[in-house]
Amino acid sequence: MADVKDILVPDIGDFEGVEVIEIIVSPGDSINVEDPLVSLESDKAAMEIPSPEAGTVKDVKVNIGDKVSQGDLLITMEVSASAAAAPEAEETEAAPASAPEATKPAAAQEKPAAPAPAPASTPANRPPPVTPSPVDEAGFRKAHASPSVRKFARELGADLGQITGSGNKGRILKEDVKAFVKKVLTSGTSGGLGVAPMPEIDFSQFGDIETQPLTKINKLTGQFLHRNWVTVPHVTQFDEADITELEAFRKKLNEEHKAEGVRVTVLAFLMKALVSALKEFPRFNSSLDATGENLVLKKYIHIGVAVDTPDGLVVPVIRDCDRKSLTDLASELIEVSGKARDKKLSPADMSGGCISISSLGGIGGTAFTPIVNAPEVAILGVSRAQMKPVYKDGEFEPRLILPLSLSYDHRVIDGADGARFTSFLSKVLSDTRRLLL
Ligand code: CAO
Repeated sequence: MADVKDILVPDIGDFEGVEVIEIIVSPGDSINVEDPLVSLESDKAAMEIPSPEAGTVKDVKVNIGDKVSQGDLLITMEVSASAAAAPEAEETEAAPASAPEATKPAAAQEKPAAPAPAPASTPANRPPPVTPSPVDEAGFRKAHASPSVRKFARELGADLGQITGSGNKGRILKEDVKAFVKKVLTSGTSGGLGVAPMPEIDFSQFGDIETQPLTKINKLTGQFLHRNWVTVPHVTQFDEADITELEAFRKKLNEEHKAEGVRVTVLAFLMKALVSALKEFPRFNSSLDATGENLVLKKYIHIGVAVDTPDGLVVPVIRDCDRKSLTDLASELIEVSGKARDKKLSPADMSGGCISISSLGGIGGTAFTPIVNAPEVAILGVSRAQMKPVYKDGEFEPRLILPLSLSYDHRVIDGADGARFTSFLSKVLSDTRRLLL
């Protein structure tokens, strides 16, 4: 059985005709003892009136702007008979030790057993709030807001001093805090990205359209690429390598291994060249640790290779490239790119890379800016090799020139080292003898 109880304004000191500035509960709300019901504001302080009972709000009897005094009806509440009949001793015991005598009930039936209202300026009985560093405490204290709004702002780390209130006399409401937090998140004033939200456009207004869902791979790689694009400060270093001799050697090699069915592409040579370059520049074979304060240098050389599949881009990793021959690497490349296209790669096949290669050489293009596959710190982009006239010993000679585009994480690698790395790669690729060292 539920009893309906009147919840009255408790003893609020010497205040008379205090304005109701916020109604925190609505009919139907389930309330525990001490949950705030309404906020009142006098000339001197704002205070919340906590519930003396647990139950369900039946009716709210005041409106915002009403002036109330001790004994005025605030709400009616349905309390369960057992709760209503709870022994008085228990209730008194449960009252906070620091509750002022004046607020304790003389008789539970006549006067609500209200714990002390907590004025805004003295949040007694509460642990000190955790203060996020950007909050200006003086401004926060001065702000015109009820205790519950203050508590809400504290929880979200919102600085009340920066919020313009839309309530009566400029009072900050919960909605104002929400709107402020939303604005901060989308405007980037608190370290966010500061980008305007993408407008929702109905493209059919401009012509015929067809909507295709993104594949699982599209969505996953999209998330990683987006994260890496916005969190890694990228620089891309462009360079060229004269691979005329390498190409002649490659053709000879493929001729010799024709019977075995092994086809060595430029990519296998690039992996070999990367092995040498990573040994020469160990910083490129590292990752920042989670704190961002240490570099983790790797003693192994696993290379990721971007593979274009009908479902999207995947990056299988070829392990221990420093311990494999050119033809081993070529065979493994054929194997993993086949696995990738047949959707047979496991997550383990795509993890543990030290550096990645993105080769668009089989397709075309002269240069591009690949996105670092973090936590790796560099990625080598390769475009299509072209015959170009190169001025040598007073004459132009036709040479096969391979464009290289190295993107790196500028937090780890300096520009000078980026240029040294691609120069080294260029030198190694231009002289196959070095490659085999
Ligand atoms: N310059 C000129 N020709 C090149 C070349 C280059 N840089 N790279 C490859 N080629 C040639 C190959 O030698 C081969 O020619 P032959 O048939 O005469 O031997 C032909 O182009 C096709 O090569 P391929 O692409 O099949 O083989 P590959 O080893 O070079 O590359 C793979 C394998 C899996 C990397 C590639 O197929 C692929 O998927 N590339 C796309 C990667 C991608 O999408 N990257 C973008 C990621 S976003 O950063």
